Amino acid sequence: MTIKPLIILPDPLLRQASRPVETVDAAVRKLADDMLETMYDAPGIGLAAIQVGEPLRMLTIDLSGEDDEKAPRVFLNPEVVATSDALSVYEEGCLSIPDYYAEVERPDAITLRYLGLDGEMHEEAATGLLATCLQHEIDHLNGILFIDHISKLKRDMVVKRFTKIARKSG
Ligand code: GNR
Ligand code: NI
Repeated sequence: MTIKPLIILPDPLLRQASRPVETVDAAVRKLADDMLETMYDAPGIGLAAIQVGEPLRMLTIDLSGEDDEKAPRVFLNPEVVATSDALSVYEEGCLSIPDYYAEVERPDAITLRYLGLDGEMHEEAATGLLATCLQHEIDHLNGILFIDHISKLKRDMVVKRFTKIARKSG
């Protein structure tokens, strides 16, 4: 397994829509392993493939606590097929926008359809933090960032700050 470098705002890759995974082959399984290792190392609770520079519709999640056993999950070509009317607000962060946090409102519950590493289609209901994290990751697959859900004033400020940092570090 390999820890891959994270793509950071304002890298235009983060605005690119990712393409579907066609077959669950060795390359896809290797990328899933590398994404999990990168996510644990960061540490983060979720990661989309584009965040390590691979424009594939693929994401990893592990919501287990520090003292729990690891619970790695891999979702290929995930699609939200239903959302609740009820909304919930979470303070979100993103490994591609380090050290910036803001409250985002999203549907509290979703129904998800996805391809598993087992090569089978699955359908799953998710609520709470899992639903929030899945929606955050699926946004990444479409080139959307959590700062797109906050005010333009705040978003412009964050992008400006990260653009300045990127210029300095060349
Ligand atoms: O590690 C992460 N934490 C987090 C917290 C609240 C809502 C979403 C997330 S996902 C984020 C990792 C990340 O950037 N995934 O794309
Ligand atoms: Ni993110």
